[in-house]
This record gives sequence, C-alpha cells and structure tokens, in this order.
Amino acid sequence: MEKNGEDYVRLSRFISKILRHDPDIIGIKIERCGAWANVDELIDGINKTGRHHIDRALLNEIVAKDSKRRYNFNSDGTKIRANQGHSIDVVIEMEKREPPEFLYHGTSVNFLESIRHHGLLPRRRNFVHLSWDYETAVAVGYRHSKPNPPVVLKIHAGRMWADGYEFMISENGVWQIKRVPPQYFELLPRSMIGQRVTVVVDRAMGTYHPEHPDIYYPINYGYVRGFMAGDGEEQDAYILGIDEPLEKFAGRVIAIVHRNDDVEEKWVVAPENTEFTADEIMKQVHFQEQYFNTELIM
Ligand code: HQG
Repeated sequence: MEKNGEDYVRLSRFISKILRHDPDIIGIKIERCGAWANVDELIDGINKTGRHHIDRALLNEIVAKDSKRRYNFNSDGTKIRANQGHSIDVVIEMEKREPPEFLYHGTSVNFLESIRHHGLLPRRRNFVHLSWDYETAVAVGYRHSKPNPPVVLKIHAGRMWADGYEFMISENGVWQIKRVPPQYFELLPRSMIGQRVTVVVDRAMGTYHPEHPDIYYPINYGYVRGFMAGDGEEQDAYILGIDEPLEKFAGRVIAIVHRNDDVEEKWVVAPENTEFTADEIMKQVHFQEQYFNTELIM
C-alpha cells in the first residue's frame, strides 16, 4: 500500500469510523467502559472486509503519526481506542480542567440560527468539541462549511466555569463539554467575511431617513435577516457596488466596520467577485460613519 497516499488516509478514516461510531461494520465489540477495542480483532475485522489490508506495523504507524493523536493503545498494547469524538455509548475517563477565559468553535453559517436558538449541542457525538484557538476552530468548521469559510463562535468558557459548567479535556487535547447555552457565546464578526448573506433594504439609495430628513442615503442600507448585532437588533449592512435603489440584495460580506465607541458593528456587503479597497469602502460609508470612531476589518 502507498503509505502516505489516499489509501492511507482512507484506512485511517475507516479506523476512526469503527472506533468512534460503528464497530458493527466489521463485527467487533467496543468496551463501554474505556471505549477499548481488541487490537487483533480490529486488524482481522478490517482485513476481512477485503477493502483494506493492515498489519500491526501499519496500525502502529497510523496511531503514532496521526496528526491529531486520535488513537491510543492501552499499556500492554493489546487494546486500542479513539481518544474522543464518539457517538456510540462509551465512557472515557477524562481530565476535568479549568478552561482558559475563551475557547472557540467553528461551524457552518447554515447552522447558526439553530445554534443561537438551542445553544451548541453534541448532535450525534457524546460531547461538543471546543478548540483552543481561532485557527483550529476554522479548520474544524471548514469540514461543515466548505466551500464557504466557516463562522467562528467565541465561547466565554471562563464565565461558564464560574457558573459551574464542567469542562473536560481529552487525551489528545480537545476540550469537551455537554452543551453551551446561547448566552455563553458570540459570533466573531471577522469570521463573517466571505459569507453569503441576504440584506433587506430599509433605507434605499437616494432616500432620506423617515424621521431625520437631514440624513441622506447615498448607498443602499438595511439589515441581515437572522443575525443579531451588539445592540440586540438585527445586524445592519451597507451595500456597495450597486447603483440603483434596492429592496433586497444577496451578496458577500467583504468587510466589517468596527466602531470603537459603539456596541454595534456594521457589515459591508457587495456582489460576488467585486473588490473594494479599504479607502473606497470608508469613503462610501463616510456619510454615517463620520460620527463614530471606526476601523475597517477586512
Ligand atoms: C453543529 C474533528 C445546529 C456544530 C474535529 C457542528 C473536531 C449544531 C456540527 C471533531 C447545533 C456537529 C468534532 C445546533 C452544534 N444546531 N447545529 N443546536 N449545535 N451544531 O463533526 O465540532 O478529525 O460532530 O457546530 O477536529 O464539527 O474527526 O462536530 O458543526 O474535534 O478527529 O453540529 O471532529 O475531529 O459536527 O467536530 P461534528 P465538530 P476528527
């Protein structure tokens, strides 16, 4: 077998599927307590499928080289388990540990509405997995969001801990928790850049503010349905790259206008495949942002 090729990856994924989700697929049993499988049974079972060939040396190599240290042998090497990520009913002793102030979770923008409503739930796994840093959360979330970028939630882990929530860390360093209720996370605005959204325009280009006739809208301006801003209202967005009044617009978030002196941020949305420099964006949103101390996140 080409050890670093596609077969190798497929074999590793197959082992993960067996040990975490579906031992029945090769007719083996996993101990509920500890999540251990017998190594000889695993090897035999995999070989009997006829789809892969594996021996002890190759299994050792997969375990040793796994980029996320997904698997472990027991002390005498007769048993193997996945360190975390199970959907089958198993109990693994994990270290309970005080988390850092913030942890991160990457996911698809399509799940956001449900997550906001129900909180983060383990879904088919036994625990919700949280990442140490933003970059790892992006890599995890990308599995569900591709080809679009994932959105990243910042979890107020320190606050949860203070409120009595139990955090555990798996042997391979992944934070695990039963659930994260909605009041403990926030969407990180910079992860919205590149996302496709629909803006409902309530201030069309060329109109005046209904109550403040001195405010004129040189571009379309509205709100993104389903996204809440820091002020508890729906998220506002400027639309660039369109020079006629609109009622509704679907495009991509290209920048975030961050206000240093306000709780709110504004998103900048533009048609697919259009580009603006920071200067161009700032000029177009100046009519309103001139009253704030703003900086652009791109
Ligand atoms: C989402 C990989 C709707 C959640 C990674 C996630 C990780 C909700 C998906 C490990 C929801 C579950 C786990 C709600 C959560 N409504 N969607 N209320 N609550 N979700 O794959 O964290 O390579 O089970 O955001 O590195 O993505 O396999 O979890 O998008 O550590 O070793 O439901 O998998 O490790 O997806 O990834 P997953 P995950 P391995």
